Amino acid sequence: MRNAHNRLAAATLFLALAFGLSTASPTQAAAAEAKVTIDNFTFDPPKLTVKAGTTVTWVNRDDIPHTIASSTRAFKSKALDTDNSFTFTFTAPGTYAYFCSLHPHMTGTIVVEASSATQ
Ligand SMILES: [Cu+2]
Repeated sequence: MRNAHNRLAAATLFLALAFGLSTASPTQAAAAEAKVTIDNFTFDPPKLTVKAGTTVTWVNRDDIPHTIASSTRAFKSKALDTDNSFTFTFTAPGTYAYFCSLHPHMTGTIVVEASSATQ
């Protein structure tokens, strides 16, 4: 009788732990991602607003090479061939202007807002 009761208690504890872990994981997976597409000598969207901690991926869909170069040298890619990509994770809030160093008239902006989760 006592054994059966202990086993039931153990099973209940196990379920409580499993439920606790499963409800905790969604908040852990808050790493955001965003994408900028390069095509026809244009960054699309030209201005992107993200939360701090977001990883931005630029993908070159144009048929000639382009780069992503921060105006303040916060980041700089190598020349991206067609379908190549470059990623950068923005941890600090601010406004990040960038351009293509091969075609400096190509410009874009990433606006990074404070992440509410870290405040
Ligand atoms: Cu370019």
